[in-house]
Amino acid sequence: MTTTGEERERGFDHTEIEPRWQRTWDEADVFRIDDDETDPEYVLAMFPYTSGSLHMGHVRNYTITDAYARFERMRGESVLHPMGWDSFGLPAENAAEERDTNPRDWTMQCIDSMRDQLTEMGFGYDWDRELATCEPDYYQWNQWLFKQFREEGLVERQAAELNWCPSCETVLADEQVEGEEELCWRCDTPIEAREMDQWFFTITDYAEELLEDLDDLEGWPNNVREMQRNWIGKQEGASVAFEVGDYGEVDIFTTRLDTIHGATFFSLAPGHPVAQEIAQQNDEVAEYIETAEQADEDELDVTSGVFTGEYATNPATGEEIPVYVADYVLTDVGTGALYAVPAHDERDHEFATHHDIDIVQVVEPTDDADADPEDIDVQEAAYPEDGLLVNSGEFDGLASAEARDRFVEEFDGEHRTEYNLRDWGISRQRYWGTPIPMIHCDDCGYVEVPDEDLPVELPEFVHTTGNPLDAAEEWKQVDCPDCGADAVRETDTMDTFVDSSWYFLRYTSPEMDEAPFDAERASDWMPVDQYVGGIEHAVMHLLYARFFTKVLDDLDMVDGVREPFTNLTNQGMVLGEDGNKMSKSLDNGVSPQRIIEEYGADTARLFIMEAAQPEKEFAWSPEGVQSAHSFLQNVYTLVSAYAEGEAGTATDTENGADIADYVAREIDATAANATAEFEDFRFNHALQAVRELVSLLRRYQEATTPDADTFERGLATAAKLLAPVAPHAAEEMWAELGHDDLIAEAEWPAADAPADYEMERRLVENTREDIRDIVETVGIEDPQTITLAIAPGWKHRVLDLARNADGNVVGTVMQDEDLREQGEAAADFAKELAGRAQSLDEQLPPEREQAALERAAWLIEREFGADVVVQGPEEADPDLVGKSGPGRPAIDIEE
Ligand code: ANZ
Ligand code: ZN
Repeated sequence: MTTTGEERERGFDHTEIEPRWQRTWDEADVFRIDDDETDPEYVLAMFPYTSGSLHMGHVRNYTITDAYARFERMRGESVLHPMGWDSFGLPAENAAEERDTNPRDWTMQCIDSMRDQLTEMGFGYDWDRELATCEPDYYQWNQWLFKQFREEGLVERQAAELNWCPSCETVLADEQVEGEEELCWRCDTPIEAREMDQWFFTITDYAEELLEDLDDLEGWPNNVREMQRNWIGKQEGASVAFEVGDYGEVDIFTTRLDTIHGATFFSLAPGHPVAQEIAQQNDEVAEYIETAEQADEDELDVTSGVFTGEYATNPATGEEIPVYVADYVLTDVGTGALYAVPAHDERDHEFATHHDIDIVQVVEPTDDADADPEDIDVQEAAYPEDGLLVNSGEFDGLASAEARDRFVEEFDGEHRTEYNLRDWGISRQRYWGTPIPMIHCDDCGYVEVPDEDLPVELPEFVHTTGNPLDAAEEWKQVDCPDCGADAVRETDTMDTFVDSSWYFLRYTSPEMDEAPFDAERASDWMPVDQYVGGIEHAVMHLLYARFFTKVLDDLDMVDGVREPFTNLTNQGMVLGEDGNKMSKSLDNGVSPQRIIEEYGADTARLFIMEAAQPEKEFAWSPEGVQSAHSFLQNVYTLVSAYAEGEAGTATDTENGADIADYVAREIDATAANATAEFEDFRFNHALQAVRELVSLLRRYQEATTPDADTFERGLATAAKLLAPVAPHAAEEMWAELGHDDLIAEAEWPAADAPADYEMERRLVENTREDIRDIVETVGIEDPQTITLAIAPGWKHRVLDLARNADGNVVGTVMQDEDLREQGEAAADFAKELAGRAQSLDEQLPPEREQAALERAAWLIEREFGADVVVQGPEEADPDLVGKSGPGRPAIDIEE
């Protein structure tokens, strides 16, 4: 559906106003922030990979940060809201191959077109701070930082078995391998294992701190913190030495030292040095190790293993147990060796059953455990829970946890902590990334590229099946910086997660050419106050960025900032109309471009923000889009009619002052409420409040000639509250109201809710509800007069006493002399209150109650088409007053 001609005449034309305001903001430098600001509010969206076009996920992500940034700016904060480009990566190379161009030109085109799209959405960035990671003035600092890390001892060269994607021809980090089938995250090809020498950042040096500091990240979602905890995977256990044949002592790692008496075999990883030694004497073992090394990790068979002919001595029992080499023992986990307890470990159980090895139970459930000891048959299945020790000699009856502690000393072990976290392999055999600034010389080994030769710029791109840097002969051949002999450049480039691990620091000083960033400014401006992005970055990007920040602080570059992001929000997915994830194959995607053209950026932004709170997913809905669109047109129409002096068709009414009072209080309450919701990132609630305010203003105009100041303040407040989300339409309204400054720079409405507003609102709502009930139950067709009688002061006094009576309501009330004067009525009312199951809410005092109902009387009159009379306890009919209570006026309806 498009706007009809008629609508356009009354409303505004988004194709005209949106570009116009975008130009105006730009010319007025609204979003620029000076370098000398102190500690601005730092609002950041995860920068986009330069694919060439924005999808709805981007639009949602950037609408959230833009709305929040605009909100904070209007509240008088200086705000840093930058944007840049995550512009290195494999797809650019693939695109260049397909299109007969090169990654640089392709990427630059993508950036230009994405920048245009962001501008068309009305997102306000400080474009002076724009950065692109593929530019040498950015990536030279990746190289410089690599060298700094290396000096700190955080760079290692390790031979490692790596995940190789045969289709992308690249090494993937473990995190880039998806699912049980172990597919490449980019192209879904099954990965293969390959052994290669790689550069690593030793992030494991920071494992404990990365884990511990998660506890303090209270502004992060719990699920993200939990995912990081699991990824770091701390295991507290012990190591104990077993004597293995003639090969000396072999350390094992276990988390279940309590089960040591139940060890019936011993297993070595194929890569364990002792396994390799045994292989030299034992052909069968040698053969097994060779096939194990070639086997695909995804085909891991728990039963695969070979008996070595050797025996290990269990230090707890003195028993000799057979030694196997088994594939399920991983070389780089723990010590690469373990004692196996088939009775209490599932993998060990499977292995033992297959190889016909004894299974001995050494733990049974405690009395209060779910399982009954009688029901446990460890020959059938492992019992992996903690419990009480059995078959463990003098230690029988000991609890597992106690045993674990005691056995460390008993069997000469050591407490040992292991982490699942592995060092971060950053080498990629690709062209479109940061060249690793190393040179290999036959005599000197690896030598760093000297600082004065940085950046190592990428050579011209060449089309080849392998790594284009390998083919760049001229670029590759250099003199060794140490000895001058012929040497070769490192042809691996860095994982692009290096780029995104510190870009948020570069925004503070993007022009800096003596260092990656201005240390003083970064120290002042960091950490990022609000970081918003997709949950797919919950582990890698966020963990690496945290790691970098800690290292940079240790390098004295970010004075005491050890965590980069104070608050984190992961926006939910935008689903297609059919409720499925938007995808090409389902053809259920909605292009932001089309929505902007048809309805305008404001409509898209408003719809997205109204649809759900940021963390929740929601489905695209044409009705929702339509509703957002007509709402904006309607508010604008209301504003422009007012501006042209056409406000309302109604005539004056005598209670005009009461109505104006009511509306004024609602305006203040709306501003207060919406402000609190904006602060909490509950934009949908804030926008609901604005819709209610607008609808109230419309009813106001229909009921009477509105008080000009109040009405205009209402319109201005609505426009301001909309400005963060629908900024162009809001500017247009602001201009219509006669302002010549920008609403983007205007002051946010004062956010003080009127005193006791909540109590008043509840009183009015309950009263209207009660009237509706009566009209319905009695079947009143045409009510003429509705009389509301306020409860007398003494009933309020009873309520107050009852609220503080601690149980004995009637007694407390009857001790009060004034109330005793009311005789039985007071006792009865006290009994009534005492009998109420729900807690007794505080209510407004009688005069305030009366004033509130008088202010709201016009709404009741409009709803029921009747006159409304509000009476104090003295003027009203005593019978009617008798039925009243605090917060519940008595109601009489005349037909
Ligand atoms: C004896 C034992 C008995 C274990 C028992 C478990 C249960 P989880 O359990 O995931 O926290 N392990 C040690 N080194 C290993 C390696 N290199 N490759 C594979 N597995 C290894 O991991 C800790 C357990 O994993 C350790 O505790 C060890 O088996 C095994 F009833 O030791 B346990
Ligand atoms: Zn050399």
